[in-house]
Amino acid sequence: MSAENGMPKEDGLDQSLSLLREGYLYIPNRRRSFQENIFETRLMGKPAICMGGKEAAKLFYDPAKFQREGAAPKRVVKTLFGEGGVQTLDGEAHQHRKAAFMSLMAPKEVMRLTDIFVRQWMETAQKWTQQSEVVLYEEAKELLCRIACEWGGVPLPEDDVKRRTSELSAMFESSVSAGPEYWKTRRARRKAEKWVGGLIEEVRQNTLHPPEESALYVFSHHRELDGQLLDTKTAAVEVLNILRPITAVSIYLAFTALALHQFPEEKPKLMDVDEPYTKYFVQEVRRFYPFFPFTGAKVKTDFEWSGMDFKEGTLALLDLYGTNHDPELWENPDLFQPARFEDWDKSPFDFIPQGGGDYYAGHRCAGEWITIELMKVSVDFLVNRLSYTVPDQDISFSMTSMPSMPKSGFIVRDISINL
Ligand code: HEM
Ligand code: MYR
Repeated sequence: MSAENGMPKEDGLDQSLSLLREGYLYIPNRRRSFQENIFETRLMGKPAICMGGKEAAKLFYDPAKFQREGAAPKRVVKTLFGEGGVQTLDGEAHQHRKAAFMSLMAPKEVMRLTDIFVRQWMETAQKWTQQSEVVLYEEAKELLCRIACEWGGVPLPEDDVKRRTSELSAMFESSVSAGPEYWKTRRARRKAEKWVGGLIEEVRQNTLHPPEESALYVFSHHRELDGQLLDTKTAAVEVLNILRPITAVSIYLAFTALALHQFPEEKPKLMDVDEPYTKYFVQEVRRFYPFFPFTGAKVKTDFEWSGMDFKEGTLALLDLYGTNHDPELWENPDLFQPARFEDWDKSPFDFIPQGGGDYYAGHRCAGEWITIELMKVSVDFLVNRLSYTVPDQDISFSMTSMPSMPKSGFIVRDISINL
């Protein structure tokens, strides 16, 4: 360890392998051993700054100091985000595009989504009662793909449900992959962009009429700051930035079911979904389990902060998982305690499973509110509306797969609907 620029520096030529080996704990482990929330290392052959904790999160979300353009690895852009998507924009261009995303999240629209979800949950659960067992994660992906398309104004013929679910899932399941898996994911994105691009063309030619408040309508008609329509591919990338992450909420549904299984004493406290405790439970699931390890940006221009030098162009990773488990911010961070959210002050910088800062001015996840609502509906189903048993299975989850999830996908049996 050395400290030329005021921050501890990890020795060695490159730490990419340690990052893969230690996964979600790579940054927290070093923050603990260096006794510093910010340190320097080398990743993918270049210097990189890792940062975590509340003050570091505040700094990371200062748009005068960090930018997104050129920050995410090309592989992640070509699989998970999509080229030209909102995640890679800065400044006014970002704010303008982000406003279109946030317009989809008005309370009325959130309600339209949860209504669709309740109806589709019911239909799906009815099918489950005919099966001896189901893998909850696999089923949840399909269910969420259906509701994402219905809410987004995207027609989804029954025959296409399986392949669209698998294209959308590949993008988040295998965004950190290599070899044949990586190429398969690239293919999945290409197919999905072609599919959605075709629909956007139809909307523009007035042969398809999605509801005006839907993602397909909004991005088909969205104009850039210069007054031009988005090109078809970019519009498709943005519609997929709605369909894909809604499908990814399946990972949180698997973790929700796991939490109910690991902490059965929680169930009696969740009998009334409208009570604040249900939200605390959902927040605790999002805090506790590993999903998105870190997010990345690039130092925009040289600056000094708290005696440390940040050099223009350096990659910076913000430790999302570690901040949610920071012992300075959370009492007994490794215990599952939903009640901790009773007196949480709602800071935008300490509880950041889906990023921090401001939704409109910054890159905080556009879908955080709907994620929470979809999880609340699912808690109600899993606790109150369904009965099921949980057979022996491997419910462990890896601290290195990104994203992570219970290994078995969470198998349930003997499902019945409570009358
Ligand atoms: C951004 C996590 C669900 C849409 C992000 C970011 C994270 C995240 C970590 C980046 C924050 C940053 O870089 O500062 C998650 C997780 C989800 C989820 C764990 C659970 C499944 C959703 C949903 C939607 C959504 C349901 C939309 C329907 C977006 C968009 C961005 C984003 C559009 C880019 C925002 C921007 O760059 O300004 N999400 N998200 N996400 N998320 Fe989510
Ligand atoms: C989404 O689809 O946008 C939400 C779910 C994505 C899960 C992927 C988690 C691992 C990604 C790590 C990439 C780090 C980027 C710097």
